[in-house]
Amino acid sequence: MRQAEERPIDYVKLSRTVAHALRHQPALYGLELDEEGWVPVAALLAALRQRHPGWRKVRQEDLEIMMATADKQRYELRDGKIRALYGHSLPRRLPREEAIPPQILYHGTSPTALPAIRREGLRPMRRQYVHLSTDIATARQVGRRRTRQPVVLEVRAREASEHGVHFYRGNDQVWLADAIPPTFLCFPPEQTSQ
Ligand code: HQG
Repeated sequence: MRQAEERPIDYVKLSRTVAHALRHQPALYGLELDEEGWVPVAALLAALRQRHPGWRKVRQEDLEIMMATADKQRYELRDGKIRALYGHSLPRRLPREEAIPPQILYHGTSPTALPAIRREGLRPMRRQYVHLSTDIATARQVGRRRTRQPVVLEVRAREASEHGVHFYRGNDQVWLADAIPPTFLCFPPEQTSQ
């Protein structure tokens, strides 16, 4: 036990748990998100301290290090509260301000999802929104979570927004959107040629 306490905190693991709490299952951690998705940092820390022997002394500073050293900007910390910027699967949507997206955004996915995406377009599936990336490299990285050979779709985001699809900002690299019909998607050539 002592050893576990002395071990440095694994910030990636910590972030995964924080994401689970703030995006998906707050009740499991005794937390309740407010209308805008925030929880008091103190409440989150109390839940984390009980969760893992290595986190018994976890402090706000650790959350700050977790955020500063992460590969992505996943959380926002302000006035003693913290929330996830995107990724939520909770049934109640957080209020977000609509925004005009760039001309093109990207979506990285697995080849096995392509037939369905061709038919139905991009759907939020288990999350509140479809998640899109501002650049190809980020989209590829998103797709690589599911497959070694991800497919990156080009999304004509501005055009979709002009046709009534709602877009919202997640962070600097991530945009959120409602379902996107296939007509606004550009599939890679090898997938579209006969
Ligand atoms: C696919 C991570 C069948 C979609 C990432 C994706 C992201 C369809 C999967 C964020 C479909 C949903 C979200 C359709 C979409 N038929 N499959 N009609 N429409 N799909 O995890 O975008 O690291 O919910 O292509 O980096 O992969 O956790 O969404 O493969 O930003 O911070 O259904 O989560 O961020 O999967 O990832 P997900 P996502 P973090």
